[in-house]
Amino acid sequence: MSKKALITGITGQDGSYLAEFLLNKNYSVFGIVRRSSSFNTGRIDHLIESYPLDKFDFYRGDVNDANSLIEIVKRIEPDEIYHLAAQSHVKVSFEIPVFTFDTVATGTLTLLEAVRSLGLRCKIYFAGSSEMFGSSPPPQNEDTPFKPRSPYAAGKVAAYQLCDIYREAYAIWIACGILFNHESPRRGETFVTRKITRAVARIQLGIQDRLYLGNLNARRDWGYAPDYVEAMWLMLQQHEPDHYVVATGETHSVREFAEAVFRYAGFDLVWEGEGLTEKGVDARTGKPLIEVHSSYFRPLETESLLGNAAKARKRLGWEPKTGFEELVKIMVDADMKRERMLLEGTKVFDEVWRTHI
Ligand code: NAP
Ligand code: G4F
Repeated sequence: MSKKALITGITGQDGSYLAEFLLNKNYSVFGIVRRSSSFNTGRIDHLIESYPLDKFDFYRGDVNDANSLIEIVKRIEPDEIYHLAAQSHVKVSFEIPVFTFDTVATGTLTLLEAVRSLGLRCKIYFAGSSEMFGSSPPPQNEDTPFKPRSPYAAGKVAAYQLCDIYREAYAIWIACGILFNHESPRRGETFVTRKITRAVARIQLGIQDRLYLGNLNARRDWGYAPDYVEAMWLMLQQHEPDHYVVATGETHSVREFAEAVFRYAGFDLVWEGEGLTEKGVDARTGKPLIEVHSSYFRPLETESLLGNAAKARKRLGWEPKTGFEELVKIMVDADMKRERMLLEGTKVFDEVWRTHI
């Protein structure tokens, strides 16, 4: 009998890679998909088309709807639950804080309650975040205090603490991953890496004039999403549940990410001015390629993230396989291909995604 996995947030970046990873390990994979007025299964359509329903299927539900969660968990009786669902955009969490906190914190509690009330013995993965470290200075590891700087991060800290409480109070098996930023061609278009790689492709093709960004000095430890879903799985293969930081151990500023992207795409980018008037200019033509805009700054910022994943390396045998320059290359190549084909009128979304697993 193959193992059964349930993934909340299966339509997101990580959910789609994780589903592929588990299917390759012969799991039966089930996902929870929330109702949307437009199609929201683009990242998993190729799986829906390729697998029989007993190998891959999804159910309508919402992590804030207790009844739907109980019904789905009861019907599937999963061996492993990967809880990834969240309103995961930090800037947006300042704009819709109550909704974000409800999804991230209460949604996690609702899932834990579903498992507890059903008395289900399964392993649970909770998607914690390096954003929980907030203003704690780098490098950050499992012992670094949480000092959250956004409603999203506060929600993740609350959810993380609820996982600890349910583990101790009810002996529910829950592992918490504290994952640093991880990116891919499937990353949502409004996260900074994807915003930059998509923009460079569109600028090169003449579809977009320039790119507007916020804080260029924020630093992130950026890895490649498919490497990170393997760490989630490894956490659930351990005998005892634990907390693990997952990171590359390398940090770059947003400015450096943009420089690497524009360099790889063949531009010679130079910076002029400072603060809100800073511009990234094409050295050959003098044309501005990047400008700073106040609307992309956050009311509070997590300035600097750099993870120490020594525990994951030692206990899980996990290592990131994809370095910074390779990540840039993968993302720029995918957006170039996608934008070029969109321009030519060919629909290639999932083809691009499929070739970048
Ligand atoms: P993502 O692309 O934004 O995906 C989030 C998923 O959650 C989507 O499938 C979304 O559905 C779903 N969702 C949102 N609200 C829901 C609700 N109320 N009920 C059911 N599903 C809901 O995020 P990701 O990058 O894959 O990240 C996965 C998880 O890891 C998230 O919890 C995120 O906070 C966390 N995390 C991510 C990173 C990172 O760098 N990517 C780092 C640390 C932690 P729709 O598709 O319908 O919107
Ligand atoms: O790409 P971001 O929006 O990701 P952020 O805020 O680090 O959050 C992501 O990683 C977290 C893990 O640490 C996850 F938990 C979370 O769910 C999400 O996946 O922004 C990265 C940095 C920030 O400092 C932001 O201020 O880039 C800066 N930035 C500068 N200009 C921008 C922009 N961010 C966005 N989204 N858009 C900009 O124009």
